[in-house]
Amino acid sequence: MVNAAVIASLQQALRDKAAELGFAAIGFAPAADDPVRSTRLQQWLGEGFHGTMGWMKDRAEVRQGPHSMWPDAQSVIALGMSYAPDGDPLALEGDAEKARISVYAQGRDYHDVLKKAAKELARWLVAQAEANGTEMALKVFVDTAPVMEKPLGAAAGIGWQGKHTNLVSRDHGSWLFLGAIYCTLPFTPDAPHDDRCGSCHACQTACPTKAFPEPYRLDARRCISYLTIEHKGPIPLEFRRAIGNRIYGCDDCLAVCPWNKFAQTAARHQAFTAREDLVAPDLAVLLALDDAGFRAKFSGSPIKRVGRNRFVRNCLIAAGNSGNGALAPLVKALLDDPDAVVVEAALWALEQLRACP
Ligand code: B12
Ligand code: SF4
Ligand code: SF4
Repeated sequence: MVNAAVIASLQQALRDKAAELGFAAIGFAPAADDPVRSTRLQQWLGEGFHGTMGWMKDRAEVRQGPHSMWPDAQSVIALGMSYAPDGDPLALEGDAEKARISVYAQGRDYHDVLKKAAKELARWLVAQAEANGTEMALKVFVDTAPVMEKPLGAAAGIGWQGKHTNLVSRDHGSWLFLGAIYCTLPFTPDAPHDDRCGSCHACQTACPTKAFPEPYRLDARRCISYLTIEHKGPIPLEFRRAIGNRIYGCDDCLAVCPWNKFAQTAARHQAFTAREDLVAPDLAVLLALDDAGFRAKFSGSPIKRVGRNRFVRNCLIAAGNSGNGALAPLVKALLDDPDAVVVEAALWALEQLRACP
């Protein structure tokens, strides 16, 4: 039996508990599918914007909305955790010795941190509901499940999808990680958030690879985040120069958003405080990493997911772009690497360095 007064008090208590667990934002949305959202996902996939992320297409019918995945779901609890950076994420642009790691990957792996906190919140909710004689079921998702976390976050009022397609919050700018809980309790939905981009197009202009065919639509195949993290094999030549010294992800469209000025580092979850060695790492140190060194350095970091070979491939692209001849011996040493993609990137980097005055 569902008692409206119990649900209302649980909903308020949930907001408090989420804050206690380190979530900077929480909102509630109906679990019904949204045909506009589904159509846009289908269009995006139909145009091939997902590139080689076949897993985006594989479960598209389920991804399109909560009811498509789980017809019993009644509400979505949208969650956001802040990872607001201390400094300017673009500060190392063009630095010949340093590599740029995107802000999201400078701290602990958000998959682990968010999932742990969301599961704790879910367990707490189930216990509270049981104590009130209310039956319920729920499912917890962070990132990897076929769930459209950004539109759901917008529907739940925690922000809006900016022209860079990420969720922007009035309080936390572009710096929120997202998660979602689907549940069978009929919580009262929050109002969806209005779009506050207005006439701004800073993110569109900032993109080094022109990855936005139009506002609110991203061609992932051109995005440096995709190219350095998701893409296996050699990085297409046309993007190598534009990648600059970005070796893992990209922050440019996020970092130029004017709403970031309201983001407070005090709201950041402590797990996302940047590791000192990842704020401005030396390319020379990273180029020399072998498999064991890579694993040791990136244990607990999201970077471990790409593995040493893809990571070194990225470092070689940055070395080739650096104009820094001092890196040449390290690049040369990788010409004998057992991984063919590393060797190809080393050859390219050496050619670029030789062409330097
Ligand atoms: C696939 C994926 C990627 C891909 C594709 C990104 C993309 N924009 O789709 C790649 C590898 C490129 C990527 C990169 C990044 N990602 Co990512 N990624 C995802 C993932 C797994 C799925 C996203 C998805 O569903 N895409 C499909 C497209 C169709 O969905 P969409 O972008 O929401 O599309 C909507 C708009 O196009 C909109 N739309 C279309 N036309 C129009 C017109 C108008 C007028 C309007 C209003 C809207 C509109 O409608 C579509 C449906 O609603 C999510 C996690 C998840 N499960 O949701 C994380 C996620 C989106 N990524 C995240 C992050 C942090 C990043 C990076 C910042 C990492 C980095 N620093 O390198 C970059 C940002 C690049 C960017 N500008 O988007 C966060 C974003 C948090 C937030 N605040 O939004 C997420 C939510 C992960 C998480 N759990 O926190 N990512
Ligand atoms: S993350 Fe970088 S490459 Fe990707 S869309 Fe944003 S600015 Fe462009
Ligand atoms: S930079 Fe401007 S257009 Fe882009 S998301 Fe932020 S407010 Fe919107």
